Amino acid sequence: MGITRAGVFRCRCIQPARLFLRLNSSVSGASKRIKVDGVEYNTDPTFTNVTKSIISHTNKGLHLNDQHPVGILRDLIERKLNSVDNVFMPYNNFKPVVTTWENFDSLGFPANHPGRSKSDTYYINQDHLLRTHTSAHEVQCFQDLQTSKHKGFLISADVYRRDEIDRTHYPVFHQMEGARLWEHGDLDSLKRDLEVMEKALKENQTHTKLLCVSDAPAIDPEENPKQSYMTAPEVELTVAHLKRSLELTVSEVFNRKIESLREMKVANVPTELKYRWVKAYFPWTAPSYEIEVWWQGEWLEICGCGVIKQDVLNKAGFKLDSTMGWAFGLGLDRIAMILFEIPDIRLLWTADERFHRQFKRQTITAFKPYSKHPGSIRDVAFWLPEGTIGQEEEIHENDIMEIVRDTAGSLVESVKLIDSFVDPKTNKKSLCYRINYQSMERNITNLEVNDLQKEVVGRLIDKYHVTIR
Ligand code: FA5
Ligand code: MG
Repeated sequence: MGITRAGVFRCRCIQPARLFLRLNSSVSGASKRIKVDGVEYNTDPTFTNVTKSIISHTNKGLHLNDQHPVGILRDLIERKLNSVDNVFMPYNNFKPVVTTWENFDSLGFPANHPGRSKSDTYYINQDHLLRTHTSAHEVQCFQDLQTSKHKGFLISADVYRRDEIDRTHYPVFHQMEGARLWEHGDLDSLKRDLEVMEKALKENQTHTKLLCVSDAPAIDPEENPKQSYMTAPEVELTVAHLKRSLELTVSEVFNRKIESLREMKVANVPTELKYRWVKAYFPWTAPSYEIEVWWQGEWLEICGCGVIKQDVLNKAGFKLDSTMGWAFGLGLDRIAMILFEIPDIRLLWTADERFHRQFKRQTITAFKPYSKHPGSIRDVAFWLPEGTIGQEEEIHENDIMEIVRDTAGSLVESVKLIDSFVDPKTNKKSLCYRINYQSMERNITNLEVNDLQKEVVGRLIDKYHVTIR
């Protein structure tokens, strides 16, 4: 949740928050209260946009299952990071409903930040939402650290974002948040801890050598400035410790993968792993960075991170200028898909035993597809209601995704905009979406797909008053 969000329509990220004045019938039309994880919440006609299908994901706890790819990966990283000097308190049971204060205000998100918009975030009501990142729990965990023997924490949890639909995007994914603190000015401890971390990193490069192809300087006064309360050496050492900690994480994860490829006697197993540091922006860290790893011909964004802003530490009760440290937020699902060779993100959510019996605690194995059922494509082309182009009421792409997802659930493989134009004579806008219906578990019949498509079309007409072409 920086200036842009990974994979989420980067080009339209800076649009102002829109009013989402329509009620989602599946949740709040019939009842005015929603129950999530046993707690009831009031709904609110101007804010509620969470759907039943999304709520059904809130108690799955995939990251807690140490025989599930996401849980195996979580366990692997937790163990590695705590093997160095055992300072991290793990938190793995935070519930997904948080307040807007926790998710945004506590971290200094400005009022008009795109992450707050109802087209990107699932709101329960005006004050509650499904967390969009694990950073929502930072202030609470920093508060705990004041009275704890731990010097840091690792939070893993499911996070929720309204998003497009394809093989690598799902509205629910998992993040691990990490943070580590030092007394402000305690350079001796920082140096000592850095040496320990550097040694651990060196010793860990057993199967793969890490190769940094470009680094981001710790401080860039113009574009990635330090906070004034910290000296340059303090920032440089803190950032070095942060970078080495994340490099250790990358090294561990890919070591395991390469080890497993070798055991499977796969040809041309890489011996080097390229990665790069890029400067980034997050409202609650300065300076900030992202780490990307080169894997099978693509840069994969693994994580956002930075030096925690003093303001967040003060909100958690630390005395002004007393403390310094770093924080990171790592995406687990995409890494799990690479490690376990999982071709479609929906598989992570399947209940099919043929999937689950393939995975064992602390073991990385390649997923063997049990069968691929054919997809069935349907297009829907429609005119938007007159006078809505560029207005608040114009349908957002995520609104269409939500209708398809809420109707077809895990039977939808992808939704793509394949045509869009404005008729110059009438100034009316036409959109055409292609929906691929496909199940990971069984063949779906044409009849079934026709029914789903009919319902999608009906809901588009009812809710957004489109005219089918
Ligand atoms: C964040 O969510 C920040 N909270 C990270 C952070 C924490 C920064 C602490 C500073 C300090 P971002 O939106 O970039 O940042 O997401 C972090 C990671 O989550 C990404 O690098 C990526 O690995 C993963 N991620 C983001 N969006 C998705 C998605 N739609 N699907 C799967 N993984 C995703
Ligand atoms: Mg990012």
